Amino acid sequence: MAGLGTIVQSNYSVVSRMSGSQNIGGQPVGVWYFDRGTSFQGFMNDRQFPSAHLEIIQGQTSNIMFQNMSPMDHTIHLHGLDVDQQNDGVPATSFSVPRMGSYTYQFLAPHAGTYHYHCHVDTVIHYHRGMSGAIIVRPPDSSITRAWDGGPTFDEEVLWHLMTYDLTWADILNSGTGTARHRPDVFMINGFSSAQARTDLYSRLVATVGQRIYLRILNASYQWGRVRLAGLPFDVVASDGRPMQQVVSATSWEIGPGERYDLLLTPTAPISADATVEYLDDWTGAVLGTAATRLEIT
Ligand SMILES: [Cu+2]
Repeated sequence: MAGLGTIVQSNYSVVSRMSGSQNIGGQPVGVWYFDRGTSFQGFMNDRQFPSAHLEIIQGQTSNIMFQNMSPMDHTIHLHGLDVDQQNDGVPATSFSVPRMGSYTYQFLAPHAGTYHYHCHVDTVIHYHRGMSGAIIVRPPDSSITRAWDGGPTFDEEVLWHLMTYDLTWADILNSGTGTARHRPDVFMINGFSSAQARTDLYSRLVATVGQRIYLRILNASYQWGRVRLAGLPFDVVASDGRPMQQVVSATSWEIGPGERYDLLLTPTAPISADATVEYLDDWTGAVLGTAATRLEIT
């Protein structure tokens, strides 16, 4: 299941750190991130960019015990989870967690689906530096092979956390004139450019003919992303944590910043090809860059 389904629980310890480093676009970049407390790692416990993902359970009270082990204020904003204002992590309407401070965010996990969390302090720069992660809400029975109660079942499940990076922003501490425009030069899936993403266990789509692959996509970049699974048709089954009113069959799908879509792919023949995300210019729609991983069906 490519790293998913092993940590389904309602209580998490989450720690923010500003001491990470990751190779981004061929150079070491200082990254800020959230991990799950003891691992000192971000996404899938083997990279510090993006942040760790969380898997909680529909209908249960979730507690995210946040410790800010860093020298700046941060929050955890629970994007799309419909929490009360006190627990929404937006400084202007609630509060920031000061350096070396802590707070337990508490909320009722809503409908099963794919959600998002991120720091909401000086968001434009904290988010870009890596303080963003995915949240998967599992159905009430904690199933890791069914999307939601009464929803589609699947054999393989993959999470794509889409990101782009502007290397001129790498050392910026506060937004301002230096962040007026975001001109990405690195295009990633799960924190990796194509060369690494093509071999990444957590990014590749691997199955046998007839199996169903459930692909959860969070667009945490500042551009639209256009997804193609080597031209194969897929079903778009959920949007922003809710089932689609009508399932759409498509061969490409565009996802805006902050949006989540869940795709269901049922390959009918063997194939070995690239699955791609093209990142698009806001104004012209031109392709600014592409991140690729592999679709391997045997
Ligand atoms: Cu922050």
